[in-house]
Amino acid sequence: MTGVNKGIDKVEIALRWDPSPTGQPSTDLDLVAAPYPASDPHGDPSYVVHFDSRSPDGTITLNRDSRDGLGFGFDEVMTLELNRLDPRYARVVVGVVIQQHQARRTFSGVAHPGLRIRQGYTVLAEDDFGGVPGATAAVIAEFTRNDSGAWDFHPGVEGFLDDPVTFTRAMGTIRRA
Ligand SMILES: [Ca+2]
Repeated sequence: MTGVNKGIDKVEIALRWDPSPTGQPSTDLDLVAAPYPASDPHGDPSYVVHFDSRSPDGTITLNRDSRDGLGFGFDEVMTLELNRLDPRYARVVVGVVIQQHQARRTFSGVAHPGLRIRQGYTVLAEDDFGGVPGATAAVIAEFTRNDSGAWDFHPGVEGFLDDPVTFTRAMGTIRRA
């Protein structure tokens, strides 16, 4: 995935994976998103949105979540209404975390993971996490507000190898190649 998409206003981020084989600990992936302030876009996130933490203004919504990957189609879906996001935010980073509470697991141990990012029906990015087999979490999208106030989308999957508990705090500092 390369290239920057400009003029993004509302995007859907969808994640799918298959359940663990019978008898093995369940596989739980989580979508997380965090806005960063214009005053310090690479510092600490202003807040973090995930399955049990909503965005205070409703601009980032987790529409669907799953703890096991059961069911058809996409298991977790998040909507970002960047056009409604307060001007004090200039950057949004989105990541995926593999929960480690039942077993240590990296993307190589997740069955058929898949990612799709769309604006309307236009697919902006797709990925199968094949480039980050040893990662426990990954940054999957970055959105930045440009000088004219419009949002740009920077695609690319960047793996995170440490304890995913620290991922949401650190994901804003993961630099792209
Ligand atoms: Ca989940």
